[in-house]
Amino acid sequence: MQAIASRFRLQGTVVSIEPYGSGHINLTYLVCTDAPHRYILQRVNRHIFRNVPALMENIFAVTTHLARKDPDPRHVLTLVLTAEGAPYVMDAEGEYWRVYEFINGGICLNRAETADEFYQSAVAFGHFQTQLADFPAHTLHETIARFHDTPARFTALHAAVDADAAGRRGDVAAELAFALAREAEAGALMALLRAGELPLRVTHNDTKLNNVILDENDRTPLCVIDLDTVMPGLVAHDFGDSIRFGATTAAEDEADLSKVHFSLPLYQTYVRGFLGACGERLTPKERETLPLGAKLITLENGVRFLTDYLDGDHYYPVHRPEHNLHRCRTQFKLVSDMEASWAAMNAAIPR
Ligand code: ADP
Ligand code: GN1
Ligand code: MG
Repeated sequence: MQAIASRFRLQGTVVSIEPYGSGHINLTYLVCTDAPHRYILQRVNRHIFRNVPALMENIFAVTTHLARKDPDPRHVLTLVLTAEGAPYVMDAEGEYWRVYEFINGGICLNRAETADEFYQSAVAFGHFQTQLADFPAHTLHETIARFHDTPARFTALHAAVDADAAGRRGDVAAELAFALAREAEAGALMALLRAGELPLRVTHNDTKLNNVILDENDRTPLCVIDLDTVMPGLVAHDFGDSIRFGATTAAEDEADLSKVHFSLPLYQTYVRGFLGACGERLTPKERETLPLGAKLITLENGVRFLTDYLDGDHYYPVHRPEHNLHRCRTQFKLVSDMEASWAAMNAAIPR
């Protein structure tokens, strides 16, 4: 790994490379040099992102655009180039590596400790949406096809049930029944998109709380990170993914469902922060469908975790045999809580 790191234009000599962060997809390392200077080194998951050069082109273009809007180096990811001027290297095994400047004085949270932290993450993602409003969307590559096409995620679930590759179908009758009872409504946002009632915008598509860096002192937003899935998409999905991960009383993989509750106050807090930062750009239909985005993206994530459980845990890393099933259950619990809070979720969106 030292050899990989040294192919990038780093300040100083590498003194340590340690695993870092808690993302599910890429392998992330913190690199320290004697300059002293810190970097993030990542091996991009090429099994999930099938065209890494195209993905890196997206990130290069998006970060360049963002840096033009706000040149503060702590407010945008900065790619470090190789000696030859490339934004990534490919190693002998065909793995792709990239390096970012480390954002100093920041913190990435897996859970908001205070409502204000969640509010600040909403401001960050809303502001991100605004900053990319004039980015030429047609120049972006689709890094994962049909990423938030919820009906397509159900199709994959059906295939996983039929194949039953890990012999786990018998364990998931209740979860499967829960998902299938909602399959008919799962396509509602995609139908509005097809009908021209919702616009495609440049969206982040993975707006978890731990994909934003807050200032470690005052917890104001520094930088939106994890740009691998920046693609044309629906604002409702960006809003919704933040809600499913953050407007809850428990972690995504909490095994004890009695601890998992949708938090209406945190939802209302996020609405304020997000709409305050990008609300005036949204169409009435976009605003109206934000609650649906929250419910459907939560359902979609539950379906994805269930599919991976049935497949034998090939997509998400697991630390226990039922890890993906536990994740699926938290998502479905949140979906039922949202259904119970449906009127209040809608009432919280200003018209
Ligand atoms: P994944 O796709 O696996 O989630 P991320 O790009 O989100 O990968 O990175 C994983 C973690 O690494 C983040 O949650 C964050 O803690 C940390 N991280 C990533 N980039 C930076 C950066 N430029 N500066 C500081 N920390 C970073
Ligand atoms: C993955 O990369 P990370 O950990 O931020 C996944 C998201 C899921 C999320 C669930 C490319 O996000 O779609 O919602 O896990 N990213 C990809 O925690 O599949
Ligand atoms: Mg991440």
